[in-house]
Amino acid sequence: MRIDILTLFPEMFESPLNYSILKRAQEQGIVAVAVTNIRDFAADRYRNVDDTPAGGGPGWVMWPGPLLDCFEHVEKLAPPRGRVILLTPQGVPFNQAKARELAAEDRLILIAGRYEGFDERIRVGLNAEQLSIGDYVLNGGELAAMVVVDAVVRLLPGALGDEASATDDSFSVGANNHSPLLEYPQYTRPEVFRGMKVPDILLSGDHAKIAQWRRQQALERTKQWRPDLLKGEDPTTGGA
Ligand code: 6GU
Repeated sequence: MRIDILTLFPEMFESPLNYSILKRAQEQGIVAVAVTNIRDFAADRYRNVDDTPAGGGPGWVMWPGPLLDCFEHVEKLAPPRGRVILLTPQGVPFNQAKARELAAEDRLILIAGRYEGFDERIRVGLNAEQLSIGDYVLNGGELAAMVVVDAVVRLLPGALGDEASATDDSFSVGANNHSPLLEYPQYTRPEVFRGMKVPDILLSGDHAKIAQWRRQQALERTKQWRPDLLKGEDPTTGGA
């Protein structure tokens, strides 16, 4: 997979892309991530990329020109263009199902906006999808783009050392397509820590019983902490 990210703040991506799983996935050729600075496509000598909103109001809106020039440059680097996604709080909620859907693509182009937003002609001109990572407002789409990259890359074959761990995690849908549940509790050594013991069943060696216990635990925690998941509601839309 190739992921392009268009942003005014390319440096923000350096740290998240250079640790742990994202770093290893790039080193192993599972994913290539390229970050391009929209400001490099500014047309004037002050390298401006934004302006005050037409009609008045606070903040800054990104001009369509530099962004579309930047996009057209990036698009040609590795055709076909794949999925084009604007990160914006107006977008459809990003979730595990969307992450799985994007992980099946060969190429993603993620566009991180800053300030009050994008000139509407950017969205229309690109015929772009829009994604939001939740109902709160961030200062820009950069952190949201990183969230999407992280969630997608860990689903790519070979990205995690142990293939099983991606499918057992909270929110993933099991082989029988049961609804997503929170993950069961995990323990490791020592057997007793500050008076708290690892449940006997996990030390029993009875794998069928362990699997049954874990399913039960996952269900109970989901009931207690995220009942909306069992009702098929999406909490990111307030259950609407
Ligand atoms: Cl994608 N962008 C911004 N600016 N804020 C957000 C968001 C995106 N998702 C949730 N809040």
